[in-house]
Amino acid sequence: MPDQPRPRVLSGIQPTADSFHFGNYLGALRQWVDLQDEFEPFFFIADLHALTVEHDPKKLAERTRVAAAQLIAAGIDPERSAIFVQSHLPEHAELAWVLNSLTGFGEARRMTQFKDKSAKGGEGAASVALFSYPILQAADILLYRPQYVPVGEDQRQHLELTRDLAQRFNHRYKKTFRLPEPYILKETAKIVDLQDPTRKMSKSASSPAGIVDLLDDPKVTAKKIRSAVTDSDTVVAFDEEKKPGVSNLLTIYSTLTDRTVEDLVAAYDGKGYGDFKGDLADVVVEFVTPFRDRTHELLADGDELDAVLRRGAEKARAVASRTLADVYDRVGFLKA
Ligand code: ATP
Ligand code: LTN
Repeated sequence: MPDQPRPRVLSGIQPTADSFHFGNYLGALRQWVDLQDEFEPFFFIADLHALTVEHDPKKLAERTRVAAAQLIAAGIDPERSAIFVQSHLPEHAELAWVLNSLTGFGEARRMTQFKDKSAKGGEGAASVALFSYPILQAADILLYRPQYVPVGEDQRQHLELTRDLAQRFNHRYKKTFRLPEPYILKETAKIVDLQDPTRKMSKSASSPAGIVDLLDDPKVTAKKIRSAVTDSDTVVAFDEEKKPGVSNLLTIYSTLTDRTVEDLVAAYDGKGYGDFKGDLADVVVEFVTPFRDRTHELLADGDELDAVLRRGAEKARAVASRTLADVYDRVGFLKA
């Protein structure tokens, strides 16, 4: 019997910083790695999305490479997964244009990420690209007709918009898109800032002390964990409402060691936060040290990394170009 084609998974990550952080890893990348076994995976670096806020053109290419190296170091296997760069496939921007025509202005305006990201400088200063960011994201997804999109909680609203647009297109023209499902793990859906546990850990919004970068010097990382904000209590317990700082650390500890939160709470019964944070700092250092070494090793062979991205783009193009051809046909364009 020939193998059944596996359903697809797809996700993207922006090259907006010099390193990914623990929110990215636990909220998204870990799931990408696990899903490779059962699904046909497409993972990409969202460099078009990186233009929606101010960016440094001198850094973008290198950050894109570093992002690809980190995906591989995290366990994405280029033999099994297509790893590619969004701007290498014009189909993403092309489908986004068609989807722009299906999106209501008010509908786009309701996206909370736009509200958050434009709040600082005011709406007038935000780019139109930032406004249409979720529509490009919908195009990224729908081109590949995936079953699941593994992301953190902050992306849920964008996934809902994606499903709405897919349904609208299917209804208005002809059934073309599969409705993708978000794949969001409750436990790690939102890793919070170490210094301000009311906010998510974020590349663009966190202070250096609040964010644990995977490529930081492990000594710096250990220090950040030991100085994480907890509370005036001394009991290690899980309560996201009353003890968001400690609960966040418990989540990180539990996912990195595969020990349950209950087990950890029992193990630290009667011990203070000092012991708990010290041990977690050791666990984190043990995780980031080989990750960082492997990333640097991969970056040392730039040609091989570029070849991985070229092969990934070829695999992606085979799927994306067919979907786009269907779309162009269905909206009524004259064939080229
Ligand atoms: P930015 O702050 O520039 O918007 P980001 O840190 O949110 O960036 P992205 O590239 O936008 O990073 O996100 C990549 C993936 O990581 C997404 O799936 C996102 O949901 C997930 N993610 C980001 N931050 C967190 C977090 N604090 N907790 C859980 N998942 C997260
Ligand atoms: N907006 C996402 C990055 C992203 C993405 C995608 C995620 C761009 N396109 C398609 C999943 C599917 C973010 O993580 N901030």
